[in-house]
Formats: sequence, structure tokens, C-alpha cells
Amino acid sequence: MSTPKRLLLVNGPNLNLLGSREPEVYGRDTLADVEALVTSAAAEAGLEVRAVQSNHEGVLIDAIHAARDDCAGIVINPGAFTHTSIALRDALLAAELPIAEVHLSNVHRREPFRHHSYVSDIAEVVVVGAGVHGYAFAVQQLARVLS
Ligand code: CA2
Repeated sequence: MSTPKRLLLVNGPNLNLLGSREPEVYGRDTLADVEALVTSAAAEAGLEVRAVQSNHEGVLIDAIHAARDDCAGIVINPGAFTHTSIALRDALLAAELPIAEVHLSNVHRREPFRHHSYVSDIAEVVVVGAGVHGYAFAVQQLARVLS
């Protein structure tokens, strides 16, 4: 039997606060709920998940570098680093893995500084404004890309 393929789930700064503040913007689900949802959606597609959340750019970059060795794709909500981090973009490019970018909120209906993403043009899949369900959809679409 072959080894199951693995996805890296990356959640960026402040997403550890999910469910505790701003429910009108980000919903009531917690980060643990998101990780369970992604694990379940991935299992349905025969994929495993390694989850990382950090408020530190370098920690996220190290996790993305490590994914190159043992992951088949990356599901990422980079949080505010979406709009600022060329370093994160470079790490994603270096990983040479298919990327699904997820945002809980519809960033295009928010402040202009949230309209630009350093990730979208290097992602296979971009899902915005679908709340936590966007993560499950991103997994399904990434699985399709990988199959
Ligand atoms: O909509 C998204 O998923 C975002 O990536 C969330 C980021 C924001 O900077 C992006 O523009 C869009 C912010 C995550 C903050 O998460 C919180 C969750 C609960 C309470 C406070 C912050």
C-alpha cells in the first residue's frame, strides 16, 4: 500500500483568536474547528494533514520549507501577511507545491489594503468569503489538482 499524501494547513497571525472575537467578521468556529474540518475533508480525499498556526512570519516560513520534503500541497490562510509578506510568497514559491489560498472574509468587500494578495497569483485555488466552509472547498479543489 502506498503512503498517504499529506497537506500542510497554514494559518497565519491572529487566527488563533478565531471564535473568540469579531464573530460578525470571522464567525464562531475556533481554530481547532477549522483544523478538524480540514482533516475530515482531506481524509475523504485520502489525504493526511499537518496543521501549523503561528503569529510569527519565520515560523510559517520554516513550516513551508519543511513541507517540500513530505507534503503534496499547501492550504494557507496567511492572515494579514497576505497583504504584506514577500518573504512568505518567496517561501511558497520555493516549496514548489500547489497552493490553495483561503480567506474567511470577503477581503474585496473590506478596506482597500486587503484587496491585494501576494499569494493569489501563485495559487491554484483561491477561496474568499465562504467562512470556514472555504477551507473544506479548498481541500476538495486541491485534491482534484493532485489527482
Ligand atoms: O478573512 C481572512 O481570513 C483574513 O485572512 C483574516 C486576517 C485579515 O488580516 C485578512 O485581511 C483576511 C485576520 C485574521 C484575524 O483573525 C481574528 C480572528 C478572530 C478575532 C480577531 C482576529
